[in-house]
Amino acid sequence: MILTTVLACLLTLSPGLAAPLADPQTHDDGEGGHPPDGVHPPEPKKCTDIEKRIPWQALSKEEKKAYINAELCLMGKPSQLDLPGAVTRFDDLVKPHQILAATMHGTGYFLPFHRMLMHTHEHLLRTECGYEGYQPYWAEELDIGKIQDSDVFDPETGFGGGVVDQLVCVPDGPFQNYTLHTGPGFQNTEYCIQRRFSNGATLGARQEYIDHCYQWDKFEQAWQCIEDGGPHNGFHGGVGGVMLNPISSPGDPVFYLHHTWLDKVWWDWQKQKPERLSDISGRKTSRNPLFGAGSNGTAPPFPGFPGGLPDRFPSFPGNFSFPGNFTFPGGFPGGPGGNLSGPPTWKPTDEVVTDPVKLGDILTVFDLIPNTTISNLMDIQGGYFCYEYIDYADAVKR
Ligand SMILES: [Cu+2]
Repeated sequence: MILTTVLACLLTLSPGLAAPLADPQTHDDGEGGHPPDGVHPPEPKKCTDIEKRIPWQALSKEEKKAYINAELCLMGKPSQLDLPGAVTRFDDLVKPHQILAATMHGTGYFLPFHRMLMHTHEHLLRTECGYEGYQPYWAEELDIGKIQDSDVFDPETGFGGGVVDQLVCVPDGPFQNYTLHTGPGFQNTEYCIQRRFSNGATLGARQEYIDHCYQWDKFEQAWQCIEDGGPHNGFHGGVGGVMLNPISSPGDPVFYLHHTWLDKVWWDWQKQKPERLSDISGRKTSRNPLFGAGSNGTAPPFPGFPGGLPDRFPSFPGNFSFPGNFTFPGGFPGGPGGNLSGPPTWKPTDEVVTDPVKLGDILTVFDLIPNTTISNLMDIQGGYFCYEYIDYADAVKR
């Protein structure tokens, strides 16, 4: 797998990127340094010491505390990214998602980018806030239709609560007094972490919806079904509030539990066939105005970002500015008050993509960790990553 990953990576590199990738430096998980080119090289490393990603609901009280405390630590540290509106280190994690929203949603980048962002979150917790565990995920199957009762929202051991069908600032728990600075949408304002629980929306996470997406053999279809057909939208709409905002949703810390679960949904599909570990495709810019796609439905609205990803931060923000008055027009389908109680209906389109996303394309989270190629992000046990997902039933037996 490692060999195929490296080969696939080398074969798909564009000529302009060949030099930086020759840098022999390996993945740095401790010192915070990175290759000067900012591009992550292919990984010759073996995956032996495998990290376990455990469902939140199966963590011990102490493990939950350690995670929450590390999150609070990020929220208490100053931003290190010179990006508009970033105040805390936690903001730094919201920023790439906000700025790149139009490129990282509704495109072939969606799943690999969010996999990278989950890893980045875990990396910052561990390297900057002394967290010794790994990124937990939300065993969403336990909370469908009764999200208000979820362990996740426990005010003592979890993320604080919310109210069904009512938009409120988080009423209790560790994040009650946290002020966000990034969002809503592309704006940068000060606001609280809001939620509005919707049980109708949580139904999108049902196994029936996941199985519906698993019937497709190609990434192109499976990804779009996962993103648009229920699993992704389900708990975005189920939590509501900040989580319902497609641009600035990482402002609610439960975002990282939800998207790590979604990463597992992708992985469970990927591991069914070896060829899926290199199957990537899809549009490069979103057609969905929810994510800031332009009025013609094909291009992001902001300048400096017309043709895909910047090769290298920090040259990127130089010609970049947020449209000050931009507000996102709605939210994820399915919430608030949305209802996904019917059978899954997502169907593939016959869209022909002329310049699809490729393994050699580079993704960035603005130097929170080094830029890297998609090929590195495909296999969670390929060397660049080395983790596995433990199902809830097995995790509670620990
Ligand atoms: Cu997202």
